[in-house]
Amino acid sequence: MASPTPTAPSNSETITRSCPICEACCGLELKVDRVQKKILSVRGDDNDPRSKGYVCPKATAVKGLYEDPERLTRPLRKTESGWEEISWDEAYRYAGERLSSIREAHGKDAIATYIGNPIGHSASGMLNFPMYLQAMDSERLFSAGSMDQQPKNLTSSIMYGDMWAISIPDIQRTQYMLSLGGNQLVSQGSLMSAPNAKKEIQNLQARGGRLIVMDPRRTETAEAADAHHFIVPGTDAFFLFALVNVFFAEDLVNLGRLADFTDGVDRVRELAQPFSPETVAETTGIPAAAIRTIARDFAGADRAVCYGRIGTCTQEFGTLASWLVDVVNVLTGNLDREGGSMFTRPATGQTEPYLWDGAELNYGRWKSSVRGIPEYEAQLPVAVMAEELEEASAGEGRARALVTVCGNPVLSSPNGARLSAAMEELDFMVAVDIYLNETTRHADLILPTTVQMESSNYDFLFAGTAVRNFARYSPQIFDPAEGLQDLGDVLLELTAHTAGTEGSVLDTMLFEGMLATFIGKPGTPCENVSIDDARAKLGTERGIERLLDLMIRSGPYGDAFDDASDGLTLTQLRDANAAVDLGALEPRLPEMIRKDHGRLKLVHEIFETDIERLLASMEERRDADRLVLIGRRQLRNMNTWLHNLPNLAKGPERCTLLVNPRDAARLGLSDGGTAKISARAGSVTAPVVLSDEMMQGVVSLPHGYGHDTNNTRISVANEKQAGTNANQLLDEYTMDVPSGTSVANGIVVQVAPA
Ligand SMILES: Nc1nc2c(c(=O)[nH]1)N[C@H]1C(S)=C(S)[C@@H](COP(=O)(O)OP(=O)(O)OC[C@H]3O[C@@H](n4cnc5c(=O)[nH]c(N)nc54)[C@H](O)[C@@H]3O)O[C@H]1N2
Ligand SMILES: Nc1nc2c(c(=O)[nH]1)N[C@H]1C(S)=C(S)[C@@H](COP(=O)(O)OP(=O)(O)OC[C@H]3O[C@@H](n4cnc5c(=O)[nH]c(N)nc54)[C@H](O)[C@@H]3O)O[C@H]1N2
Ligand code: SF4
Ligand SMILES: [Mo]
Repeated sequence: MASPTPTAPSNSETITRSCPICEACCGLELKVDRVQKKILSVRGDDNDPRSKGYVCPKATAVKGLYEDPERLTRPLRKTESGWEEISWDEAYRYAGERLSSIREAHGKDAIATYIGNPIGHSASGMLNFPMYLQAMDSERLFSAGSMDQQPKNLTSSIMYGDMWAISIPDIQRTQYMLSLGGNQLVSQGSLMSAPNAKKEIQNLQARGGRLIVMDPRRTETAEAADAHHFIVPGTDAFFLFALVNVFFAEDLVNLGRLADFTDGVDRVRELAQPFSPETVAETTGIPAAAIRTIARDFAGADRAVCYGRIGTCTQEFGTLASWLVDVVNVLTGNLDREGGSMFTRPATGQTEPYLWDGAELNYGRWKSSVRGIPEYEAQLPVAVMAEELEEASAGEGRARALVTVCGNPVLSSPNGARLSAAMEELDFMVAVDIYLNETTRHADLILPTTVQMESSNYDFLFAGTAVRNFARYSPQIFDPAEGLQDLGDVLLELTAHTAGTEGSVLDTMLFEGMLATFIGKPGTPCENVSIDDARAKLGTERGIERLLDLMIRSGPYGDAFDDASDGLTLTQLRDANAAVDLGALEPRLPEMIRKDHGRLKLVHEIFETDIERLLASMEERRDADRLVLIGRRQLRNMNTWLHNLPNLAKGPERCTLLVNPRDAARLGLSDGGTAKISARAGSVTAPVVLSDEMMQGVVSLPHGYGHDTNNTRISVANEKQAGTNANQLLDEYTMDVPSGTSVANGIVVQVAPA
């Protein structure tokens, strides 16, 4: 979005970098004045090969955040008389002393950690966080993942031996896209990073392809699609099983080249037996004939892809639905083929076989102390976070300290009120965050970090979820305020002060550890390179640059430290000043399967066991007056944290309850009135908007609001878009059982005029 350009002062410079707000990673063109430290304008970079000038309204957040007078730039310590700014030395010493003494007195698991979404947008955060984790070695790690993609991680761990081996819809080459529970026109696509999703959909249609959307709301994306079917929330697994059932019944199964290395097809046929289209029609709300048509069209298409996102993850059967999305792709030969669902190949090498480190499923090695929920990839679900901190539930073995990193779980996870109260019981809490908000107000110490214009960055995570391979380095634009460091450095310092060492020592350890992983190992691109040689070529400057250079040069497109090679180096990426296109996605199976000697096993006991739960749930859905709640993302929001920027917070109240007019008539609700929404966990009120875009029996309230608490420093959010916390309705006991992911979509609610 262009913002007005004032008459350019003489020191105005044009800089390009990647937008750090969402997965699309659009290219930005910024006019900046480094002398005055001002961002003069933000617009889309026409020369970016990925986004080609496109940006959404949130692009202006890079300017808004940098300029926000309420953004924190110095450590804040809570005192009897309120918040006090302290020096960085004092802050790290204080954090280190408190954390190490709690650890000494109560053991390593007494320190819990929560990591939120923005860490995924920070290369330094992503690269340094493992060091923090290793040093803390606590069994209490929580993340926003268990409100997000965890079911997909779990199915990928089980099927491919790698939680991040998530296949991505090849939207640029498919002819038939079946999209469940995603709203790309608003979210810009998730686990399918594609700047300008609208254009991608138009291109698909222009080449004669079709988009079919399954969603309980006729979303912006559903409007743009070729067909939209309302689906009862939480029933995607029934629908997908019915597709599988038809594939077998009508002899539409054709695995193509996947047949050579896939096991379990016959067992899938048996498992799908109970789910004929006729059997699931009432449960899903989709007529049997429509299900059959979709199955035939999907199997008959030249290149088809089935894709599921938030609506298929944060629901009662997230794991089964996520698994069945892959099963549908496999049975029709569309997994890992052009125009189907494909695996990216990031330049930093994280999906290369040489990183294989055993492919055991990390599941249930320990359990949460109160409810006995199994860990998965060393994480416990956010649904158990409050109880793990409370004396009343976890007793003497409870966590006594909490570290939050870029997260606002009081608003983003279930039952924030309970979590808030539990945080007050802690002996010590430190928040690594740029705002004093609903979560960080409970901390004893807040450690702010640079915002992204103040540090260099690399699209590390989302280069691994893109619809076309790319690599991008973004330069630092402004020197940060005195003492302010990037997220990775803050994590290293915090770790060092807790472990009694120095940040630079940890940085060296990290670098040396990575050298040993990437260099000189048989069967890798750098098997003949010596560690000393690589080290010398990478230089001595600490920070993300030498780590990235190491990964890129030893990665799949790299120069392997060969001076005569024209392979990729960080220098090339720096010089490019835009995203570097690394080509369309290419087949990667079976080489990428890290387990079972490269065999793709379609079935697993974790899936089979949950099918019993699925079948049992059919009964309880029969109530005709059943009303369920789903969420809603909006263009100018990013979860809980962009509401303090005037440009994005302006306009009418957005935290509204969408209700189908027929339900409204039955419930006595009127447009513009106020509704009280109640669930087992709690109740909230919200203004009502009537709309036939809602499926009957389903109401929608967006998450990320509830900025009405005291003692925060987000006055614009308080004033302009306070809204209500939808997650107060979410029950910390209702989960997708295998993955522990909270159910945010399909919660039974009662709604009445307030
Ligand atoms: N009901 C419902 N709940 C949901 C969802 C839903 O669909 N429905 N979606 C879920 C999903 S997908 C997600 S990812 C989670 C997100 O859950 P969280 O990650 O807990 O929430 P965010 O709003 O992303 O929190 C971002 C926090 O990071 C801080 N921050 C932002 N930028 C920076 C930075 O550069 N440095 C530092 N140090 N801090 C920064 C912000 O101030 C804020 O406190 O919410 C989940 N909650
Ligand atoms: N503008 C904006 N963009 C964002 C974000 C944001 O907050 N704002 N958040 C970012 C983050 S962290 C994420 S994870 C992504 C999420 O990206 P998406 O998943 O594409 O975004 P959502 O809008 O949550 O889409 C979920 C859809 O699922 C539907 N749904 C609900 N329940 C069900 C169900 O049971 N079955 C089916 N089939 N559909 C259901 C909802 O109506 C909704 O349309 O977006 C990212 N992009
Ligand atoms: S779509 Fe995402 S990456 Fe692109 S401009 Fe908007 S917020 Fe930034
Ligand atoms: Mo997310």
